[in-house]
Amino acid sequence: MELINWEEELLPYRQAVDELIVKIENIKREYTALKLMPPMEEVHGRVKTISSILDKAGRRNIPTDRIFEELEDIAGIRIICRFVEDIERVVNIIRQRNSLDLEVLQEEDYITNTKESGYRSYHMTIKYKMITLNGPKDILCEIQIRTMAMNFWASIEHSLRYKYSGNLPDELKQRLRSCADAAFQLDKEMATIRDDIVEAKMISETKNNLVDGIVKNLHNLHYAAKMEKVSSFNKKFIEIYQNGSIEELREFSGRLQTMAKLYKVEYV
Ligand code: 0O2
Repeated sequence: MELINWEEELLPYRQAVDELIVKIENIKREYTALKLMPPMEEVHGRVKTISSILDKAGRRNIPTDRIFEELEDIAGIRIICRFVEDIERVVNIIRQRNSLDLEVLQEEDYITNTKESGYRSYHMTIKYKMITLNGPKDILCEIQIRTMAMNFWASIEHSLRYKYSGNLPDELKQRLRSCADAAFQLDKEMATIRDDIVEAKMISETKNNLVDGIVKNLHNLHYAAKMEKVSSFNKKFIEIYQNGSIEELREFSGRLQTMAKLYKVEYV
């Protein structure tokens, strides 16, 4: 049996994970640029540890020389969403890339078909082409898409599984099932207030953008246009920021922008 050069074999997996994370982050950025709420909240990735690879290969009776062809989750990406309905959006975004920069090989819906343990998540196995110095290499990667509540449950359960080497006592299994039910209820409850949450996030982002623009225009009017009375505008800004509504802030920002335009120092 040939000795596996793990460092060399795993390098393209690490590169694939890094590239996929950047791609998901960029999709998120596109949503933000379009002033839309991205369906994904966070993205993480990891390459399985060597011992975890060997454990899983052992469990599945995969011969050592077939590990890289048969284990589909050596590279893993996890996308965390706020709401259950966002999961489908993310799944569709990934499906749309099928045959473009990746190939979707398999999908497993553990949300509709909750696992015995209580585990809920949507899995997609993809094939991703890495271009390495030795030429192209197809990398299998498992993408797990889940809500924050599902993720919280899964990470706790995963560490307990590890502690008990996979043999959880029945009583603990039962308690984890109840926790999974509670996480499911939490997701359901959050879905009912989704619109309010989305609106709150949009308001806070709008406010941040308005403040950025106002501060830059004040700065330009003061330093570039050497306009007098900028300090009185600044005072007005602080007053509106602290006591006024978002509409007042928007209106003030518009007036300042017009003035900055007049002096040809507007912030764009
Ligand atoms: P790790 O350390 O996260 O990589 P199976 O044959 O059905 O038992 P299989 O073939 O590995 O499992 O496929 P499956 O079910 O799609 O699981 C793949 C990954 O999903 C697992 O990888 C876990 O990350 C996650 N997962 C699946 N079931 C559970 C569960 O009950 N609890 C938790 N916490 N995670 C789960 P690994 O290699 O098992 O673990």
